[in-house]
Amino acid sequence: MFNVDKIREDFPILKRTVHGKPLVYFDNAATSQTPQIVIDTIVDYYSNYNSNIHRGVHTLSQEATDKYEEARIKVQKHFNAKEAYEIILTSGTTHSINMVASGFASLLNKGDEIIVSALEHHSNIVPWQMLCEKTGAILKVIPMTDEGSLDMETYHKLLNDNTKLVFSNHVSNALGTVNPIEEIIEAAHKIGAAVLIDGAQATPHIKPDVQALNVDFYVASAHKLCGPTGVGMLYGKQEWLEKLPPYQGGGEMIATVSFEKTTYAGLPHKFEAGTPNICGGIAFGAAIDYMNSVGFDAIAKYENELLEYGTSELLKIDGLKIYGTSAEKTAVISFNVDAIHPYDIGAILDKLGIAVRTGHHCAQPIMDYYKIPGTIRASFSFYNTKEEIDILVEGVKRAKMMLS
Ligand code: C6P
Repeated sequence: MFNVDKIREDFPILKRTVHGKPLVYFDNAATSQTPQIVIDTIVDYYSNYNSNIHRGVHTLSQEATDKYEEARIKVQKHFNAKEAYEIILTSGTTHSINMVASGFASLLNKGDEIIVSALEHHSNIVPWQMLCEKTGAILKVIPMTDEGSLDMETYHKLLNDNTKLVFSNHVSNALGTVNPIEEIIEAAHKIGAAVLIDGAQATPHIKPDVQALNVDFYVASAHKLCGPTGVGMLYGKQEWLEKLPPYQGGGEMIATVSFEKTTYAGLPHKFEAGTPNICGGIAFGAAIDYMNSVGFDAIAKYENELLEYGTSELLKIDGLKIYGTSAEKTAVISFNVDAIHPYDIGAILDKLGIAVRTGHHCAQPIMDYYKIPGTIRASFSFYNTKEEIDILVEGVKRAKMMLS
């Protein structure tokens, strides 16, 4: 039995009020809330062993280094990477994607083709456009369908001998669609293209196995899975990480430096120039432990109940339209009511203590496809409840009445 009341006790923020009303936090796809155990890890770091890592002989530095490297191993085990040095700790998904895009600038030639999906977050569009400008490579797009899925027939037709890279998110942030990444990866590999999967929205709900997926790169942010902001990961197969040049130059990423020549450190340090987010990395490890203690099977089952309940209750509201109706979805409901601007509904919901995101969700091409300025996005987590969904439904009804 999934004990949501007990789980809610782990999250101090869920006890607060907003505008005098109990907080209903449905903006989990933007960032998740932080359990006490992760907060305690952060406090412990700054209270007891705050220090720079990989540098000092002193005790604090060694303690911090050990904890940071333990966190890398937690990330490795969680994603089932073969080696800990295949995990690069970054500042988040955006940083990880830019690292790969920048590395490929030296590997691509004019006329090479890159494929992205139509369901991408801007983080997985703009770096590839910049890469195309630099190299003369051509960007191709897997189109989307009305229910917010990828048109896989067209994807297979887009693949050809010039295709060098394919990028897709695992789960769409704007619609919640779970993409068929196994099929995407297998088909790309058949023609020798590398694949990067953006797992920013999948990792709060699904435990990916990068070896079983046989994916070349997988990226995610800690703050979407109960960790802090400003830290994330890039998994890269060893062969690819060795092929790519370093992203930034600086301390930590070198083996030797002289004015004549610098040689680079081995993996993962080659990609980790400068002092990293040490506390964030350690807290990322604590967040992964926490999520696993709840259990991803239990999370998926419970969140799916919330999705089904939320979908059926919201659809009872006259004039409410849901965008993203694919059979495979995480607990994200993107919707509009009549022609009311999503921002206006979002502002009224806020007054009722309900946090949702409104707008294009950094996925403008999806909004262009539907010819809408944006949506209201309610994204659920395992610490939300059906009672909170009832409050949302009543709030939307009230907003509709006030704005019609
Ligand atoms: N999406 C949302 O509200 P960063 O900001 O680097 O941690 O993650 C960027 C990112 C990349 N890919 C996907 C699929 C994402 O959803 C996000 C972040 C948030 O949808 C904030 S814009």
